[in-house]
Amino acid sequence: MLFTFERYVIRAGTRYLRRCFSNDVEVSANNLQEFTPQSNKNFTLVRREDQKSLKIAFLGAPNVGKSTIVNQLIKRSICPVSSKVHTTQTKANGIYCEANTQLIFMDTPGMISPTEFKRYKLASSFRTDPKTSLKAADIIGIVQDAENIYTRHKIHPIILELLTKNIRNTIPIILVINKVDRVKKKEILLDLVNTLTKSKLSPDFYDIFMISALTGDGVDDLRTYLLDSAKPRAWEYEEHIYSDKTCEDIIQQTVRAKLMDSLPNEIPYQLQVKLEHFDPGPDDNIKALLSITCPTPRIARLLMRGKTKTKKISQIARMAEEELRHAFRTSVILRLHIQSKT
Ligand SMILES: Nc1nc2c(ncn2[C@@H]2O[C@H](COP(=O)(O)OP(=O)(O)OP(=O)(O)O)[C@@H](O)[C@H]2O)c(=O)[nH]1
Ligand SMILES: [Mg+2]
Repeated sequence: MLFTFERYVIRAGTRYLRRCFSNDVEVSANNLQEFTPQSNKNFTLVRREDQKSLKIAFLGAPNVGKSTIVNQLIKRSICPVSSKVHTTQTKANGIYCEANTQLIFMDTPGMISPTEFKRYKLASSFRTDPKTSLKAADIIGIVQDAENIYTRHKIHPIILELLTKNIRNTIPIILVINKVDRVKKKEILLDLVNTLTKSKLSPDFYDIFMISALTGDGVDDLRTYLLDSAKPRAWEYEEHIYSDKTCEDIIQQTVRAKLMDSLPNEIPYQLQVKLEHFDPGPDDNIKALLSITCPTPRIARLLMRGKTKTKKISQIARMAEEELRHAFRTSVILRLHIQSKT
């Protein structure tokens, strides 16, 4: 069923304003989940015939918050997040199970034009993965950054091209307006919804959500909506699985994201991060050694600057450990070894 513009503006607006004035404490992205080692968790067995599932692909321009949204929805930080563009390089599934329903969230690299693809020499996954995810999805979430005054009023042309070529209105599309915490005047958001939904270029949106993936505002509403939209179907993943990536890959990508957050300009894009050793340990604690190869000794020195505990690289390791604790819900100890190519 399609909602008319007025109906979903009212729905999205009321939902959002209700939250603005409620005193409910929202789950913060920075709050650590309870320490629950995976192996100790008891799972209830859901009969195959009672199972429901839904696959959701999130598409959007670089840096709009797609990965932060997936992490909040599954309540684990498995997708790399940073303040720089092109943090996500390949698609990743985040899996969330509640009662008899399994939600599979597909995080994708940010949309790029063919010119950007060539100019920044990006991996082919930047072009192929959004398309693959879109084709596998039951529902598509187009993510817009409410803070970005240059891009917020129109859907990225490459997304529109992908949708026209690949799905032709056969898959429901929802609009997710993210970073609403960065917009002080709430009327701006309603104007934004108006513009996006009335534009002839925009697809027909089934529903609209205004959220802040950073503070968690609106995320529960979105998750509940998706749980309610699930189809009777056998689960794709076993209940204890929450990512299609390996632990090693999650560790490597998280360290890379922290380097991106901590180093200026283009520097982090020139570093090579490699997992050298991974030890899950007998008590479920994770220990890992990673090497970071810098293109020049000057960049290696930049990372080593400071005294033992205040060294940039030590701070990066601590930040990555905290994020990974939230991903694996167990203690993680990282050692980062810096080396220079020349
Ligand atoms: N203020 C605010 N910042 C947010 C919100 N959601 C994400 N961010 C920040 O936006 C930046 C980009 O977030 P990501 O989740 O990495 O964005 P992305 O769309 O996955 O980016 P790419 O993978 O590079 O395409 C990070 O610094 C996040 O902390 C939000 O709701 N509010
Ligand atoms: Mg991302």
